[in-house]
Amino acid sequence: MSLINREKLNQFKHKASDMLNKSLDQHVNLAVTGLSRSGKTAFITSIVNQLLNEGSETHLTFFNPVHQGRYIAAKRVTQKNMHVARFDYEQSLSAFEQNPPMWPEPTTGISEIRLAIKYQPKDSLLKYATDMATLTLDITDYPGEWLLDLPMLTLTFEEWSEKMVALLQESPRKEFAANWLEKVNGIDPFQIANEDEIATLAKEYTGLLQIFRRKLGLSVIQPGRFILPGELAGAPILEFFPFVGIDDIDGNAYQNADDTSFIGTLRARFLEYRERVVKKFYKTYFLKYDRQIVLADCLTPLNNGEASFQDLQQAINMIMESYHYGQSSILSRLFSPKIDRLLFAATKADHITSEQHPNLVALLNQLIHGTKQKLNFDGIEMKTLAIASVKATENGTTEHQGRKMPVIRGLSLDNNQMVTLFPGTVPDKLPESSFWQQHQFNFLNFAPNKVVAKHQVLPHLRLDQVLQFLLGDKMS
Ligand SMILES: Nc1nc2c(ncn2[C@@H]2O[C@H](COP(=O)(O)OP(=O)(O)OP(=O)(O)O)[C@@H](O)[C@H]2O)c(=O)[nH]1
Ligand SMILES: [Mg+2]
Repeated sequence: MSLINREKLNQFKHKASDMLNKSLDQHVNLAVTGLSRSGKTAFITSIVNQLLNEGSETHLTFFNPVHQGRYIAAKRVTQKNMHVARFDYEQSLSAFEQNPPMWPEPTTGISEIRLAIKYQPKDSLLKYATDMATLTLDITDYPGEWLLDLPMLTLTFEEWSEKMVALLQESPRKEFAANWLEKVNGIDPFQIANEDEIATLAKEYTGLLQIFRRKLGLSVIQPGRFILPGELAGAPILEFFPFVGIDDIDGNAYQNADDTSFIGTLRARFLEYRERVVKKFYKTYFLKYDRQIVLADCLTPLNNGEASFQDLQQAINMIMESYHYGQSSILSRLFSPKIDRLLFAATKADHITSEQHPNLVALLNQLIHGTKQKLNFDGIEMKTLAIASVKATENGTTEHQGRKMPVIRGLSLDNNQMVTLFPGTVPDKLPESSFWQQHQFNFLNFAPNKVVAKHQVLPHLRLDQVLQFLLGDKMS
């Protein structure tokens, strides 16, 4: 080919590539969620770390663009939504560089990070026009607790109060809630509302929710925003609570109670919360997501026991509602979300020996199976995986009574000693009550490995499969 022709062809390729880049879908909004401590920050830090440093010993064998040698490079670019906090990648990564290395700090609200990923297209139309395409990836981290509020949209204040009070009256919540329940029960619903009294009772209710989450390891927290208020911390819209004994109130008097009465104030704030907080989150953020990964720490609730595990199951059911787009769903009646791929990942799989991983996936499948059958997930492709975003243990075997036993080995966060242990068997289906009497789990907290070199990648389990499911088709 003559020089001139070659130049012309290159110019044509450039132009065509520009046009195609504009017309083809080269942008993915990936949302990462999960209840507090489920591993969101560690996950995003590791994914970004793998994508930025691909080539320096990342293990991304199952991610096709890498496996097929078409992955070129990724870099961070300025995010588009200036009003959303930046996901602080450098700070999270620097935790692993400390001496001794640490886990990143807990986070509270929503944050974002944007990457531009360059790759060579293989199958898509793009390959005829360009040798190199760019996928813009926005990753958003938001608390799973915010999804727990979705069911509130279909409930009246009376219905919500009844549900929440019933929950507070059951063990293990009731041991902590008894005093509060008694206090609210003694209030005349039609007395003139006292702002300070309402603020104090709301604070105490929030305190109970914190205890349920942090001390009892429970997952059903409503309103979820109360424990992770983000920018709403201290705002009066978060000052309400379920009213005790609402079914004993005269229906007419309740309907006629105005906003100056105690019950009227609670009801008005509940309605305002539904509109301005719950609906607003779905409209402002949720509708924009294309792909979603929900992280679930199933191991800590297994470790905590039956009540904690059952609560996780109920919370997963509540979270699943957000992806149920059938005609009768709350979401499709209100908005039209567009998520087309949903990945459920059981995190911290490095806490168990590798032959237990299939059980962990089976258990997670069972946890979401019930809802999957009841609800309609038309148009959403789903997958479940057991992952470790930042692998902190090694696998090995040991001799026990003449038999080989699988073990894990890592540095315990509790006493800073190297430990070798078999943490226990993970049930492959939802455990029956009798199971809890016989089984003991021993899931310790492990310290992460130290990152020493600048481009050192974080060790992980199956993040390549995560990337393939969430991005593979967009980079074909
Ligand atoms: N061994 C191991 N531990 C992990 C892993 N990912 C997270 N953890 C542990 O789980 C804790 C919580 O992880 P984060 O990534 O901070 O979880 P989060 O969902 O962002 O938590 P919040 O910001 O509080 O909502 C960490 O401090 C670690 O102790 C993992 O891949 N392996
Ligand atoms: Mg976090």
